[in-house]
Amino acid sequence: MRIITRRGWEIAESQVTPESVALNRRAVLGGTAALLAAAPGLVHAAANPKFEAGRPLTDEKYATTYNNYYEFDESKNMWRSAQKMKTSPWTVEIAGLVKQPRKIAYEDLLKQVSIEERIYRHRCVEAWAMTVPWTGFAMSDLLKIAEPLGSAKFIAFETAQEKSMGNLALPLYPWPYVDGLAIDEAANELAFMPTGMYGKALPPQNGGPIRMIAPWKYGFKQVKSIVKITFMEKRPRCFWEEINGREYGFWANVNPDVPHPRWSQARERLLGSDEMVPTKIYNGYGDFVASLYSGRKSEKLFM
Ligand SMILES: Nc1nc2c(c(=O)[nH]1)N[C@H]1C(S)=C(S)[C@@H](COP(=O)(O)O)O[C@H]1N2
Ligand SMILES: [Mo]
Repeated sequence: MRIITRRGWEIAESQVTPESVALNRRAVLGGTAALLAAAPGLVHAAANPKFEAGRPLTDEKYATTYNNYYEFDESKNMWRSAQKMKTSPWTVEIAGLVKQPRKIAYEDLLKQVSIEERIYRHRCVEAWAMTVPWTGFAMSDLLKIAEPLGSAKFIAFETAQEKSMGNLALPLYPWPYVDGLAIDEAANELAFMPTGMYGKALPPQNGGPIRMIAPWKYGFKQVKSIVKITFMEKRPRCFWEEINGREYGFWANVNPDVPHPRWSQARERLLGSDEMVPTKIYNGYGDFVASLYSGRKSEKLFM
């Protein structure tokens, strides 16, 4: 494991408020310290504290106590019940169209990747948003480890089914929670595998010990507490698509001009301040990801 810096979502310091710069620094330094503590001797370089978010970080207390995690509870206040979840030991299974299907212990996975810090905007399809400092590794690192076959065109991520998850007994939901990406989306430099946030280990309510993020897509695509990653030729069966495919499609890229059938997506509410701000296409990450869709114009890309 090593800590590296990334380009692209950096921002000139003059463009952010002094407050958010200070917050960002603290989060990044905290993360580095936590990593050093977790893996002494494995860290070769320090993380760069300058990352683009374009808006202040969400206060940790909101990001970790206002959550969507239906396995536990449909309530945004499910964080308490998630504290009982056992996130160690943890194993991630690599399955399907790969050179060698296998199970990897979480610790062994971490030894094979480069841990870094990224601050991403998160946009839930319900029109709330947050800005979070994550630690984790590029999804492209995962692809290198998995060694998918040429026939693999999609990846499915599957959430654990753990005994502390009270809602698994509700047959009305198509458990397990699965969602996925096309393989070129997964290889995009923005696709990320968080293992921490705010300089600490990823708490269970936010998808600890490991989740995935494609920040240009609505939040329901960001699968939590991953136990299985399957490479496949066809699109995976996705949890929300199965519940209501008209409202929650496979691509689900953020777009303010494509309303949800029941509400507008033009604006979003920032957790904490409750300020309403305009939503941007691809959640503001279009420069990095729009080209992924140039050959997919006939698809329903935005819902
Ligand atoms: N397993 C699982 N993953 C999930 C969900 C869920 O209910 N179960 N909710 C999704 C939705 S709708 C959102 S907005 C984000 C919320 O992430 P957060 O709680 O860390 O803010 O998680 C996504 N991942
Ligand atoms: Mo969401």
